[in-house]
Amino acid sequence: MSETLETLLDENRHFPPFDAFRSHAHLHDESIYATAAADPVSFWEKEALALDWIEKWHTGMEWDRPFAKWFVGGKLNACHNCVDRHADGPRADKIAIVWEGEPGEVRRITYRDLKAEVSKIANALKALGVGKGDRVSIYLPMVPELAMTMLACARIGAAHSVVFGGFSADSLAERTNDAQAKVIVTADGGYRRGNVVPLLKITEDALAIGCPSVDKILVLDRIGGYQILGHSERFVWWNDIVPNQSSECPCEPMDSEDLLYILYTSGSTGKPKGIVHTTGGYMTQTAATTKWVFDLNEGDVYWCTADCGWVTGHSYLVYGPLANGATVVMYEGAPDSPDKDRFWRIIERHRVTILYTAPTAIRAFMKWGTEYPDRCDLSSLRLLGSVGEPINPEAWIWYHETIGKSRCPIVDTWWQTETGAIMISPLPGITTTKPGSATHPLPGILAAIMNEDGKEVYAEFQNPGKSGEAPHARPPVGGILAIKHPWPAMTRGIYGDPDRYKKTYWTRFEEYYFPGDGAKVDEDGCFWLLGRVDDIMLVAGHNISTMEVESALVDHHAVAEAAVIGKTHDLKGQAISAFVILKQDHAGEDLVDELKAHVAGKIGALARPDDIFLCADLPKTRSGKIMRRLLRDVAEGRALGDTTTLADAAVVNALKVQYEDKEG
Ligand code: 6R9
Repeated sequence: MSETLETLLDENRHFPPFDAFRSHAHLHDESIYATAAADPVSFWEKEALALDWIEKWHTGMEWDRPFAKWFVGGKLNACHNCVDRHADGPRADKIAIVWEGEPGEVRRITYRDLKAEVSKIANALKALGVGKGDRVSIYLPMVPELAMTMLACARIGAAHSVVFGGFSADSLAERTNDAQAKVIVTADGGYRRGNVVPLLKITEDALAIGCPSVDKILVLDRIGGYQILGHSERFVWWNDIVPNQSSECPCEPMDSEDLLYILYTSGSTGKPKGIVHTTGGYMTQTAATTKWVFDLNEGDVYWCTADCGWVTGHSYLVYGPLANGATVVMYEGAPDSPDKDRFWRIIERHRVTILYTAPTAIRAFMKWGTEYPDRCDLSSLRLLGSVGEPINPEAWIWYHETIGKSRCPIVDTWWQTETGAIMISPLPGITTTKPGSATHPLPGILAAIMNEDGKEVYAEFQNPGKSGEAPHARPPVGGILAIKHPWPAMTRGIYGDPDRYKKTYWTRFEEYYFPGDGAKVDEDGCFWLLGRVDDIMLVAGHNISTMEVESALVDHHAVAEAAVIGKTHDLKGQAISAFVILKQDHAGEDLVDELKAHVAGKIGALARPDDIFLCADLPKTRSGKIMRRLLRDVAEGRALGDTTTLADAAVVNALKVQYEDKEG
């Protein structure tokens, strides 16, 4: 077995920072990287001063591997930092949230109104028996009340656990029970692609499965379902309790290490992990990175398209931008409702300046064609972001040219639910970007590439003060990504399961955090994220990343999207098998041989797929990540593994039938 990951695909295009950013960006001096690396704790302590603290911390960081504490002894409140300090200051009349419902309504909420609304919800939660240290499950559509309820929990010191509105009754019950939530906040329904998602009905099903910790269910009226239901006293209608509350509610002083929220993320097997985030470190890093990476300024209209059910919606729709006093756009529905231009209409209507979205969305837009963005005025945009998966170079270029009109920097941000905040990303005033590379660990983040024996083979900065280290390989090098130094927003563990936390993230390497992603570093020291290590293929003794073969396929003009897996093969160990979606105007064309040749031409004969299966859809998680594990099941004729995290289980079932038909 080869030691490190092959680095096959060469991408030589590069984009130096635009002058407008080089001179005006919050961060424009490269020396910040070295300063931060020399003393990461002091560096982050300075950043923490950007928040309002009730009491200052006495110790920057305590590290009892794998458990970190940041800003120890400090006291603050996350809601105060996101709401009150703006509402009670010069931003009182600034719009905090511009919201569009899928059916078309628009609401504009100022910081002053946000404070009043959040306080009322906080008082209502208190009236329902929620206090400091309790947990609340939030199962709401993407309406402003979702963000407000998160903030209301933070205000009174209760931890929220947001459950994505697309999850089933089983998932809601499992997460509610694991967190021992006292209250569930839900709605009668939510809109998605013109349909109603019956959230209340699903909540009732969850309760029927059994949620013994739940005392009350607070139900928001979103679809006018108020009258149809006669419920027991456990159910409290939003309109019966929230509007009558006082709009004054003090912010609870919280310890820096008090629980802010739990967010469940699916492991590849077994029950979901309740990722724990605490207050001081999380707020510091989300606030700082929002400002740096998106170069957020007072006049920006910032739109992160993620759902609050996903960590991106926590860190970069709610906590990070609101801590900075930003105007954020929030949208309830699907990107193709009522038409495939919905995103571009929203940008045009609200003069959005910063757009943060996911590669899966970008590839869907590419598939639909340029006519949709071309009909809208996108001239307000000044910066574009990407998160969730590696962005294929062709998708990057399309995003850059078609959406950014070649004048907006792209920040490809690598991070995880567990990291809490962005870890690897360009800085728009400093970094020369390359399509497909997340470029460099942010200041204060020390990342490394490890080989399969768990030895460090590359790091931008050597361990300060450690002598006798083996010299690093010269890039390009490939291997497994690791994080060397604790960072403020890192998870404090898996709720109720410290052993699983240690086992999952802290046993693969001796001293470093193991995120589970493959990565390579090129000659210029740029990091390329190559997908989950479980997805990496071993073909005739070569480690080949699925991402590189997928990018070579997407590079072909007819291909909209591709997913690549290693399929068990008698001789080679694994053979490359690709599932490909063609662009709309190429649907039905027989391009299999041409695509195989294209990959061989781009990467080398080594990476030529053995088979290519043309399909209409790919199995994805609810946050848009391709589930290659299920494609392996399909290709190898096995029963499908766990499908509960899929956005649409019908997709993979249909794929299995088609695949088996084709194979005979
Ligand atoms: C924020 C988020 C984390 C996993 C992560 C990696 C993949 C996210 C990426 C990326 C390449 C990027 N990932 N951003 N891979 N480039 N810019 O997505 O959190 O849902 O926990 O997923 O997503 O594989 O390990 P989460």
